[in-house]
Amino acid sequence: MSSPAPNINRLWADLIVEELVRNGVRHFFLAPGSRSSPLVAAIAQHPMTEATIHFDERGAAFAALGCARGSGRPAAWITTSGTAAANGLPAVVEAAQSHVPLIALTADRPPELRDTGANQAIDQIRLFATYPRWFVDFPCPSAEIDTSFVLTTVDQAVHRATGSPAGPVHLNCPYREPLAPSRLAGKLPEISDRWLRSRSPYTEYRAGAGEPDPGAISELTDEARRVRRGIMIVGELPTLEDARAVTSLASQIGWPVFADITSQMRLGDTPSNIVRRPHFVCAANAGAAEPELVLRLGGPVSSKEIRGYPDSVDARIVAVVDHQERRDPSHRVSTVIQASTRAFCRALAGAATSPDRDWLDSWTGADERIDFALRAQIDSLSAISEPGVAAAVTRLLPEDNALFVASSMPIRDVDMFGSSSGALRRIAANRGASGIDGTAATAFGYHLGAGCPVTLLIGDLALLHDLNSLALVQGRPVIVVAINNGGGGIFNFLPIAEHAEVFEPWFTSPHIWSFEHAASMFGIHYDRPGSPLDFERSYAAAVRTGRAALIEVVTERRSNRLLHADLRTCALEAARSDGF
Ligand SMILES: Cc1ncc(C[n+]2csc(CCOP(=O)(O)OP(=O)(O)O)c2C)c(N)n1
Ligand SMILES: [Mg+2]
Repeated sequence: MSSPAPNINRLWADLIVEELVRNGVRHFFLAPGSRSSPLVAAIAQHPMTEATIHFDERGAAFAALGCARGSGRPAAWITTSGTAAANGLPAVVEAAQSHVPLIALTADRPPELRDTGANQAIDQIRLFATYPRWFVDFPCPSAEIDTSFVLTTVDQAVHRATGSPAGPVHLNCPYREPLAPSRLAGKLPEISDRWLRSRSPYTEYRAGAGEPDPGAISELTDEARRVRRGIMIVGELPTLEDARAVTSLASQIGWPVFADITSQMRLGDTPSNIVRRPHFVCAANAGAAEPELVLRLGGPVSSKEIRGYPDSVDARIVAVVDHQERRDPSHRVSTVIQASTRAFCRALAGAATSPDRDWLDSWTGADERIDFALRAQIDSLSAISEPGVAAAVTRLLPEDNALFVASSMPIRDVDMFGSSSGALRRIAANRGASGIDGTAATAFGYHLGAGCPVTLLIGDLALLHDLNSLALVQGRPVIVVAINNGGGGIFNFLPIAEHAEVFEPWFTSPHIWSFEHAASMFGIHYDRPGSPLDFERSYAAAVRTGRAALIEVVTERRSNRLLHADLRTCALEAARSDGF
């Protein structure tokens, strides 16, 4: 904390920033503006902050979200007042729905300027509606107010953001003039001696490790011993440690495991009961004996086939969640065990099971046949394709790199066609609200938070949506693989595609733009490979050099739809070729 503060605005800003740092916040994402000057100056002069400046508040907020997602620690987003603050809503929504600790600090006009027609003044009270886990409208800094109030407010904000469920918090910070760090006469208020002498937060929160209810574990242990046909479905997991804990439980329990691509259990060699092609294995299931018990862990599942599988059978569903929210869109769950994923895995470790071997083999056998057939089919493609790129990127992604995938077809393609061998690698996506906005900024933030190079696999519309965030990527080990199919290719897979009279251009937003000039505008290396082999060379070279690159893959929406249909047929035929 820089001292002594020149005025009360700066003193409070210093206290806020120092207390955030003491609570583990390192990364601050800000966009320029005047009203936020006290906070910005405090961040600029704090020795332990890492600041990213971006001209677009929406991108800055998504970058903070990505950073918190990648690091597992809260990240802060600072904005000036007015529409600048309103630009944070999409990232706040995503943070709320995907349980990411995002600290939103919005500078504001003082109360006497609200509702008066004052410039750049809007109603910022509960601006993000019900999404934040906590909202505080700070008073204007004042020497009359105990400075410990500022500290306990920050501590509580971080506690709420990182609690269960984690999520965004919103601190609205009104300031009167002077906004700049001009020195004012007059005595500043005292600060707690205990706090000044220490490096810890003023209030330390000691939360438990999310241990599950012992009664629920002992009942589940009994049930697991009796059940012959159990399955595990694993949704999004936040860290590789969670993925490893679930993988180890899965291999011990021995049931078939259908893990979503964002579970982070799929990009690497896994035990054979973790099926490699769960989307197609579930799609091919017709006729197989029904499971008795479904154990569901983690967050959302992207594949409709995996999501829908438990709904199509008459099994008891037990869900393990680390929060209190209802996550049961089809209203089928009969028991919810609230516990952290790792605590649950520890508690259930050692539980004996008696899986029906033939049943397990029928799943894993089908999985192997699908995997083999899909690999052969994709390898034989002579033209560059969306499934081929998903397979190549997941195969070539180095061990210490992470993959960030955009919503729309990229996440589905990686889920269906991604390859799973080698070391386990990190993968993430914005699937809380599945927006296509802010994806490039989130991937950049993820790179900062995870501290590793990132490959972003993204569609053309999603990239156009967040094109100006390429400014963040410049000079960073972030490789953007842009699948340009000239519009929203996903709509070709939806029933609306059969209605030619309204389909084009209303749903696909067709365009003929290329990203070459955008890459050059932002100083990013650009390539446009024309064949699968060219793509592999281009991608491998970008990984090797470790500098920002944009690799544009041009495909065509209709033939992409047909190729997906062929690959699905190939997978289902392979699954059924042994009477499965
Ligand atoms: C912010 C936002 N706007 C609109 C949508 C609806 N939407 C989902 S996918 C999609 C098209 C995405 O196109 P592109 O990024 O090119 O990927 P492709 O479908 O071609 O794989 C749209 C508009 C959304 N999810 N989020
Ligand atoms: Mg597209």
